[in-house]
Amino acid sequence: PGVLSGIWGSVFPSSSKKSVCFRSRSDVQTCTSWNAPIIWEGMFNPGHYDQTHRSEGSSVALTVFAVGRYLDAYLEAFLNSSERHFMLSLPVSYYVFTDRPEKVPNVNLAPNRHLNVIKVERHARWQDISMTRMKTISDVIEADIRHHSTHVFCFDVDQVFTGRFGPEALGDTVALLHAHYYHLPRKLFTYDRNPKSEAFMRTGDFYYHAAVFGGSWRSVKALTEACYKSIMEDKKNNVEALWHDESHLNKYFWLHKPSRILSPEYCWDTSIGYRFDIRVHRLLWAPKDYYKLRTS
Ligand code: 2GW
Ligand code: MN
Repeated sequence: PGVLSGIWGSVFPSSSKKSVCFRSRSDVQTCTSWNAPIIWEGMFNPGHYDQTHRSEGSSVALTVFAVGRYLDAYLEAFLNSSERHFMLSLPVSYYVFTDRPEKVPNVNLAPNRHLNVIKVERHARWQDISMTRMKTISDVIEADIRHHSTHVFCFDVDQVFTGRFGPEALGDTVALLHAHYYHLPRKLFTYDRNPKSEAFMRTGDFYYHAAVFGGSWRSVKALTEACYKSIMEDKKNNVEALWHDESHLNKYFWLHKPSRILSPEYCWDTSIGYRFDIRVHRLLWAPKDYYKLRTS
């Protein structure tokens, strides 16, 4: 590829068979050893991705869980911000999972955007709320999402969109670099280190954050099913991975390399402070509102 294609290296359609990586940012890693792009601000032409995905007919399902106090504390801000920044050029279907459907706030949705509210039970242990998300997501993909959306993105609810989170983030399997670990040496990654757990890892590529993952519906179904199976296997053996579903997700992405990786610009924690390589904030960790979380 010549100089010109280098500048817009990542404007190649996401569906192109060959994954092509270029160094349009020299200050950060923009490509993995298995040739998957790592998406940073300045690497891509946003309008190009809007157009290609529109012409390909891409559509996105967003799943988010708001169980117990997390509904009052976070859901409204999450959805309102998503209406301002998430995949504005594509049809979007939200899937909100909650134990109190009647309390889901009324959010004004733009045309071509729809909200589905699905009732789930409230597990007593928070680790179970978090881990059973995998099973619930795979069931809903099978029953509904696969008939309506080409892609699925799964989010924690305790975060707020503050900048474009567009179709440049779409791919077959998409993982996110954890803001607290992307610049640390591998030996500090908090993988599960217990050989009795299915999530056990000696080493890995990156430390991925479970607050955001996605891909084609087929891939997300395979991922969530596999993670859920590992979680259940652990339960049978009376072990729990260090960081619950996140440990299992990291193991899955070690065995099945993601085809596209999002920089921590796609889920930043401002408490880290200024970092030269973070040029935009697209999604921010919400402060844990302990008052609201403790009193229902
Ligand atoms: C979670 C922890 C303690 C008490 C309650 C909850 C809780 C979580 C809850 O009461 N209701 C609820 O809906 N959740 C959902 O699970 C919600 O969508 C939330 O964003 C998600 C994960 O919990 P969260 O955000 O409190 O955990 P983090 O921010 O520490 O998440 C990381 O680690 C988790 C596993 O421990 C998950 O892997 C998560 O995806 C990671 O970002
Ligand atoms: Mn969270």
